Amino acid sequence: TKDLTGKVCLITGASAGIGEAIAHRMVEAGAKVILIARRIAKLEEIKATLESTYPGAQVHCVKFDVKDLDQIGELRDGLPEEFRDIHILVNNAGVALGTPPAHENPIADVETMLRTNVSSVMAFVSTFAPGMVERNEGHIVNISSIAGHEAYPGGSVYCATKHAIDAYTTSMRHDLVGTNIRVTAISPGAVRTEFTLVRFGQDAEREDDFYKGFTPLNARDIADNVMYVTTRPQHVQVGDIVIYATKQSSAKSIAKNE
Ligand code: 8X3
Repeated sequence: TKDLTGKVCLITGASAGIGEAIAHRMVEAGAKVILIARRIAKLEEIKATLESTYPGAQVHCVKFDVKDLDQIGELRDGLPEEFRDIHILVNNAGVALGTPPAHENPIADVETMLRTNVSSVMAFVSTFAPGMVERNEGHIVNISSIAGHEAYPGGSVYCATKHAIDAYTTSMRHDLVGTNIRVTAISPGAVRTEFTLVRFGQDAEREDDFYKGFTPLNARDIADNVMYVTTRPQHVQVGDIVIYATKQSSAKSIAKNE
């Protein structure tokens, strides 16, 4: 299944969870990967693992905070020649901070979530999609959330950011319709990664409790979706995938009966 041999795939939020799982699958499929995250040590570990698991793997790591919107151009210009023509852009970095009611959201957290989940995705597209348009090839995959399809209590800002991504993705698909560039949003429900630990302020007990009584999705399940959409024949554009855990029917409806 070396369907993506030689294609360059850029993944944000690649140091753990869904981004890391996507990196594995992409390299397995023959893609060259650019891994982006703040935690460079984690990226280097992942690179070493990829290189020992898949002989010939081509992996380029960049320590970068996706919130640094005005430095994304520099990031692009600094890429080694063989990683320059991005074919698949996976906007995966995302964050939820806390579950306060809307009227109690700390403004700094509002800013962090909007910047990470929304502005940064738009800035990465503005930076890398023009090259795709020029080459008339490419695929933009936005990792959204079921929070982009429903709004739930305690999720005001996060749900707003993912609704924004949903609208942005749809508009972008309209704007690129005359090209060969495909645009996909993938909206996972309950996936167990570092995400919820971060959301709950590193409260491990609360995190553990959240995932008790049902089998959540894991990062590889979402990577599967990314591989599915990126390996369809060129005339097939998957618009949206919404994926839940089997015992989940909405963000707030999880049957804890296992
Ligand atoms: C995370 C999924 O259900 O917590 O994107 O919004 S949920």
